Amino acid sequence: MKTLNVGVIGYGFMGRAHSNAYRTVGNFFDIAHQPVLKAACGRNEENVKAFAEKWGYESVETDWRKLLERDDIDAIDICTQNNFHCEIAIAAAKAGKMILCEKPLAMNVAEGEQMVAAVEEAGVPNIVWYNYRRVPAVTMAKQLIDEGRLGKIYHYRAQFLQDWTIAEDLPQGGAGLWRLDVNEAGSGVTGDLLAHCIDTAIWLNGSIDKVSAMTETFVKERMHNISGQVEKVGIDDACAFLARFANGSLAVFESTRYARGHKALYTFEINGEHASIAWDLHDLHRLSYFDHKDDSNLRGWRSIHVTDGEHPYMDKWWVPGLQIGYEHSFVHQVADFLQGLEEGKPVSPTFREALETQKICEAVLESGKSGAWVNVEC
Ligand code: SOE
Repeated sequence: MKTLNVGVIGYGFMGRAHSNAYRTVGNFFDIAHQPVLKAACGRNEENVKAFAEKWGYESVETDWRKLLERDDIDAIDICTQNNFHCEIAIAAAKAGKMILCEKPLAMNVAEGEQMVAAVEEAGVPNIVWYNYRRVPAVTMAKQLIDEGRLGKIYHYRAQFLQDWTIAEDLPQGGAGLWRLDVNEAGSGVTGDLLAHCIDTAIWLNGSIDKVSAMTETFVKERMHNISGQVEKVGIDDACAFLARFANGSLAVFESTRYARGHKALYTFEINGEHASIAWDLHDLHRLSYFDHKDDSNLRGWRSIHVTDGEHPYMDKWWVPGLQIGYEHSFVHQVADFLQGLEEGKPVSPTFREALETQKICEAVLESGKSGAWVNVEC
């Protein structure tokens, strides 16, 4: 066995999702490289110790710079608020560490470009956690498109809807609520949720040339948990945009945290010349597929239960018909990253690939401000 000694920075929701993936991968995927949970790092000693104990990390650090100095750490996993990604990633690359970075890559394109330069100069393996690509039904959508089953693609439609920030007295900033603070998150739904939709979209359907967006901040001021003051809200609470793909297809994207009744409803639908595909995170193991080549009397949307051994990743899990869930997308990402180490190949989405998503997010935010169409410079 070849070990990959991991040091994770941050112990919130993503710290847990990634730790679970590191712990699980070896039980299901037969790969020579296997992760070892070497160190957990966080600013609050008591909390990080409790986290390390729960998830089985061998040691703790309260200063990420100390973690980077350690010779027994091969890979750094950045699960912090977005405003720390750039500084940590650049320092980690300089220290020769591999990097697995939570999404979005950075606060903005300028930071993202520095991060890409740092990892490429250091030659360290790098990946960004856009996990939804590795839900088997989504990976299967990619296979069907690459096989040419849809033919020419005309339309791409995606939504990511939530409702958890409607209350006006919900504060911004700090643990759990940093996603509402523009100084910690960089943006609102665009970087947090649409970034997922964009990553999937450009993976499935190629690059986006231009966008036209509208954004809104419904609650203009919120109490800030750290300053204790009521402060202006700088994030986009909702964003909808039109896009043109380089292949000529038209797209509509929408995201909001004000869609009462929806908790994490990520959906997409793709309409091609011969077939269409649709997927829904709330029913994540199913892929809806319509094929115009079917006999006309039998034509209709099929709901494929993506749990068969021949479906992506599914031969590693249970028996056909038994489904897996959200957390498995992270396990698959770790498995692919480890396989990439075996083969000495980069694994998508690399920092450079995630920079394309960042550029689209930035163009969307710019268009939301100006009201004009904005070209995406890739
Ligand atoms: C926000 O609520 C959030 O947790 C995102 O940060 C994740 O990336 C998304 O997958 C689910 O929603």
